[in-house]
Amino acid sequence: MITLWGRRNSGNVQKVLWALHELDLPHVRERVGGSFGGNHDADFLAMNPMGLVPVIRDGDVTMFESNAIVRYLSARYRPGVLRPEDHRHLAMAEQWMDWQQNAFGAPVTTIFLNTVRVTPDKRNAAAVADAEKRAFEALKIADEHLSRHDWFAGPMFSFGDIVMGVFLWRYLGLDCAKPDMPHVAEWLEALERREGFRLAVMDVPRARDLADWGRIEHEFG
Ligand SMILES: N[C@@H](CCC(=O)N[C@@H](CS)C(=O)NCC(=O)O)C(=O)O
Repeated sequence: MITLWGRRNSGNVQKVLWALHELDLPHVRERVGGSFGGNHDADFLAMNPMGLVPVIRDGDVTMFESNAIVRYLSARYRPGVLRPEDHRHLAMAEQWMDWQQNAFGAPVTTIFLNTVRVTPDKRNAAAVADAEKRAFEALKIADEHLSRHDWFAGPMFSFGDIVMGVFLWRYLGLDCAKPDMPHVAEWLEALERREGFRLAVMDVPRARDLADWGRIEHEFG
């Protein structure tokens, strides 16, 4: 049985929960991180010296880094379901997977941490303005790709859609200017038809401020 350490309102944990659902993998989850704490205990740090969630244990494998976890699960279980078997589609899925972390996830996290996770007096306005610009430009690139393809890997749903879907959902809940992105919107409608997306992502409300975030964490754990 796979064990996942993390809290449900973490986007990076949501990626793993969604992948586990798509791969139909039974698992148990330990609530760790945020107000649940535990992520700086010695036994947790032995699994992830960064003190961050998610972490998984699958038999003799213990690992951290959400995108790597999703890749690992997709390669080990039901290959072809989330990890394309055609090399061209695999290449696209892998490319957008890394792009999610760097080009899109990073600015979304900066906006989120500065606007939702701190009180207004602690916000770094310059960092937020820069991140808003970067996220805006990144989504124009994603929209262009999705104008030519149904999914990030091309013709099939893949792990690339999971990691992008989680962060797009988070971005949509943030109060900032967003580009016109009709193809991203169409792709999101397709995601919304997937049970894994609804259970792992949509069912956990998006926090708009610090008080909201704490409440959601406690209600949805
Ligand atoms: N690059 C890492 C980032 C992990 C990360 O930043 N996790 C956050 C939650 S999204 C965390 O553990 N924050 C501390 C906490 O929850 O206490 C990944 O993708 O897994």
